[in-house]
Amino acid sequence: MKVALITGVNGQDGAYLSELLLEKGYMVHGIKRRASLINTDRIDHLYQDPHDPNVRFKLHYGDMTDSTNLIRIIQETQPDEIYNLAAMSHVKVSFDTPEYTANADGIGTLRILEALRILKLDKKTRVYQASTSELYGLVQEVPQRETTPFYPRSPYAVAKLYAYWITVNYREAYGMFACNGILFNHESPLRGETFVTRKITRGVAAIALGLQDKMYLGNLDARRDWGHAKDYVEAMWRILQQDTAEDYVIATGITTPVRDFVRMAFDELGIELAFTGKGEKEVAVVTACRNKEFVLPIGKEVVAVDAAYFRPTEVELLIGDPTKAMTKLDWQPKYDLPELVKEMVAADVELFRKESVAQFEHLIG
Ligand code: NDP
Ligand code: GDR
Repeated sequence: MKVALITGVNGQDGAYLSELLLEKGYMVHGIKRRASLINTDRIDHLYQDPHDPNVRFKLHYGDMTDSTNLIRIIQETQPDEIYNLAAMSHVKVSFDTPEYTANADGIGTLRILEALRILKLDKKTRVYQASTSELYGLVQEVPQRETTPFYPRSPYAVAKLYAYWITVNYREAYGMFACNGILFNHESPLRGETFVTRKITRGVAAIALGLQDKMYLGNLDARRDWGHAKDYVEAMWRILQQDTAEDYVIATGITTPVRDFVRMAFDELGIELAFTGKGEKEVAVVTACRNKEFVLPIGKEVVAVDAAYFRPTEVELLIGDPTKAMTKLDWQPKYDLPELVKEMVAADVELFRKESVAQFEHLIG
């Protein structure tokens, strides 16, 4: 039985990857940091009684900023594969917590790689590093591919740049099977509530159900190459099953402005919008409601821009070229953006029918 260790196991990708590896018959160990409230919702359905001798899913307390703890867990679990997904993953928040972000996202990756050398597992254990399209930052070339120069635009991206290169360096210096997946944005109903897609689908659901008046967003012009997290964790696994360790771009090859994502999400519930105004003055108002279940007054303002969500330096355009992954990994995304939006909006409508909206929802993210 293959053994995998996943850092960030209770995050969006950790949850989908755990599911995938359990289906494939792996023993899965997950590292999760201590929180004052239980935050394992995304993986609760995978829980197995640790007293069961055949248990295949185990959680360990750990933190990317604690080397001793990482060394101990890796020694105990002796993994064949490590998926390093843990990170302070919010780009805007990284401007507020730059030092911590560098420590967890940058040096954290070094801690994993060094732990493997210290434990003499560097020839046994394969490492997947969660690299990101944020590395491309200020546009140098489109579409962005494995050879496109990096130009990071946030403390998050700079930390991830260190993680990218230290992974390449350990591969070249010590012959480790260590790979970067340069993943473009991927979303799902499990996406954190403060990333723009989920913030939008939650906002649409709450507004349509009469639980929220309007939503406030930042830069509506930014364009992203959005895929489904389920497809992207499959690529992570494939990257570690190859004969040689290499880095891969994982993307759909299609880019969409944030504004169009908003339009598509409202349209799912039959609510049509018109955008007027520019920059900080831009708003979206309702022009038609096709679905009798979700009726809002025509002319109602449902989206407004709040400059608080602008970033000091922005990544305006991401569009990936997944040719290498498609050719070498035989990887293809199964979901397209309309299916993703449909699934996310439906899940949030369902969720809000079950619980009431938090008062300060629109102030976060
Ligand atoms: P999430 O934010 O959903 O999950 C991040 C996970 O990391 C959470 O489990 C979080 O725990 C954990 N974590 C954060 N800091 C620490 C720490 N110091 N020690 C231990 N665990 C920590 O991210 P995603 O699942 O979306 O992304 C997974 C990885 O892929 C991240 O590294 C992200 O930067 C990267 N990435 C994501 C992309 C995307 O579009 N989703 C695209 C490209 C890269 P907690 O719940 O306690 O906060
Ligand atoms: P990103 O994702 O920064 O690309 O990082 P996010 O969803 O936060 O932003 C995407 C774009 O939308 C714009 N935007 C807003 N963003 C947020 N969060 N909230 C808003 O209200 C809002 N309004 C407009 C942003 O300015 C941006 O241009 C994600 C994370 O998962 C990273 O960890 C990962 O590495 C990259 O994707 C690839």
